[in-house]
Amino acid sequence: MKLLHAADFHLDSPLSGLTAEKSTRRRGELRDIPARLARLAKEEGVDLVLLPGDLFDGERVYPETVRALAGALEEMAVPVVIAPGNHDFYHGGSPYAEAPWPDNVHIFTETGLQAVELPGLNCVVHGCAFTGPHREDDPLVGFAARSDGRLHLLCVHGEMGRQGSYAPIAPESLARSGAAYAALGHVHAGMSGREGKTLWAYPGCPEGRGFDELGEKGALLVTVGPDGAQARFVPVGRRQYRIETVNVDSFTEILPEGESPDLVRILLTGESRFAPDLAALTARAAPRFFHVELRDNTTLPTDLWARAGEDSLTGLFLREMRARLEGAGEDERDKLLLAARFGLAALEGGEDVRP
Ligand SMILES: [Mn+2]
Repeated sequence: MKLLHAADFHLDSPLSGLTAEKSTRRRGELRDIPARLARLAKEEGVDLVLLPGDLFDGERVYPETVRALAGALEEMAVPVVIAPGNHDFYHGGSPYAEAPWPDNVHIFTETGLQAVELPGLNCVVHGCAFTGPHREDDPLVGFAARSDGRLHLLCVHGEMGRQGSYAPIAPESLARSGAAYAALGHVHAGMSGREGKTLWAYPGCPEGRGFDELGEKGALLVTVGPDGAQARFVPVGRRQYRIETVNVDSFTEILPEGESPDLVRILLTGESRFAPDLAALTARAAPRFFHVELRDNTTLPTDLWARAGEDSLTGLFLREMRARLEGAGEDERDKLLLAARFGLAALEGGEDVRP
């Protein structure tokens, strides 16, 4: 049997750091995730789709987002199982309770484990729902699938571990479950492991929404057979968030030929006598990326500090600045470096450090 496992869409998330126009485009791309997954499900001929939660980011969901999701799930034309998570927990007023969902969609509604029987697939999917923003208990505690010749799967939103506020799942609970595969949601970076004969995995989110969700994002295609389960990552994201580090002297080398679809943060490193002109460099990079932002991590040239020994005002100034920098925290460092740059420029002929 082949199944598609995806989670943590966080549809209708607020997107920070983008212009209004790009934020609207990005929201549209996020809303398009279910449709892309539906195409993938058809192309791959999957028998089942497991969606363990956080499909919506929060309470405020646009009706068209719910309609787009329901439409895509219907298009999948195979059983779809949803386990609501901490962001989209199940309650009487939630889209899961209120929207009309197609017949092939099964939504867990309780914190206790429920079972969706799929006789056509000789399979049972066990799972549960968040019914509030937190839960401290292990949703799998005491659960063991019956050895009845059927395939037992789990579809649960929660975190791996023995303690936590988001349905902590202990490794031994997974081992005892006897499930062939545990489709998990909650962690936004893909990860997987084995406990007993159970393969468990987080697909990660299918699209990044910020610089804390970097790189290629997607879903998992899982084959489950008599020898156990195997999962394969499939990229689904339209764009990637990336952080690139480049020496300020080779800045142009990082610019792609055409326009990259990605959202990129460039960290400028290396030594520079003057503070890099971030506005000018950003303007230069902007046409080459969907979104770009620059951070200045450059330092003053080492040979400049060599002058700290000089018996001059410059020497005195550098000694003072060096002493302050040594005791400075991360935030203060940036200010002190800028002050050192301004000070040096002022001392040496009133050169303007800000072109
Ligand atoms: Mn979550």
